[in-house]
Amino acid sequence: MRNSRIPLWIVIAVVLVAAAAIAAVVLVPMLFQAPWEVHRYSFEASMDGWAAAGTDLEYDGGTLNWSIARSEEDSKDGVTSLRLYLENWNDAGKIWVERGFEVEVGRTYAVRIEFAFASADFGMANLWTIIAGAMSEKPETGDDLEPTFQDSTGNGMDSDSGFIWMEKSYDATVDPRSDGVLWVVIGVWGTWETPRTYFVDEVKISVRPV
Ligand SMILES: [Ca+2]
Repeated sequence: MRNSRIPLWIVIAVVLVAAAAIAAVVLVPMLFQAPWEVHRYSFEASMDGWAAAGTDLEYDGGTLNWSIARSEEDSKDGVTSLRLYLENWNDAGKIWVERGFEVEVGRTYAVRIEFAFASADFGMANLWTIIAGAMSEKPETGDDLEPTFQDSTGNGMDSDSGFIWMEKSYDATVDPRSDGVLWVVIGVWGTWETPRTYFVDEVKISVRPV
């Protein structure tokens, strides 16, 4: 009777080749891929190094009323969040928090910006625009912020349902300048003439060289 069993050496050879292929496809890229450096902020005790900033706030010879400060009015993690408030009568105001992250000069960085965002904006009309991104220089003007304009502030409801927390996530790629600092911004662009309040909490910033 003919022996149809596969010789052991062939089995071993196939297993070794498969293992080598898996190592090449899975492990080798991992060796060359730097891990994410993760930073988390919940604003429970302080601003955690984030600073409030604004631009395009001129109105009627003065400055629009606005603020970004820690608040216990609403929160996603713990009891404190950042409360963003802007009376956007000029239909152009932009307010945000910014924070610098030190990186190595001469490398390109992937930055992932994740945070919880609470908005009471419902429906599809008259929404504002979320600001979120990373850049090589601290932004000063609306033009500087242009790459960070994201989706709208709508909370997905058809009618007034109060503040609803949403999970937001955005990616950016940054070539740091010679000072080795990349800047992350989170905020809102007033794209409708009215006062609005939003909350930001549970911020997670992940950075790695690509
Ligand atoms: Ca918090």
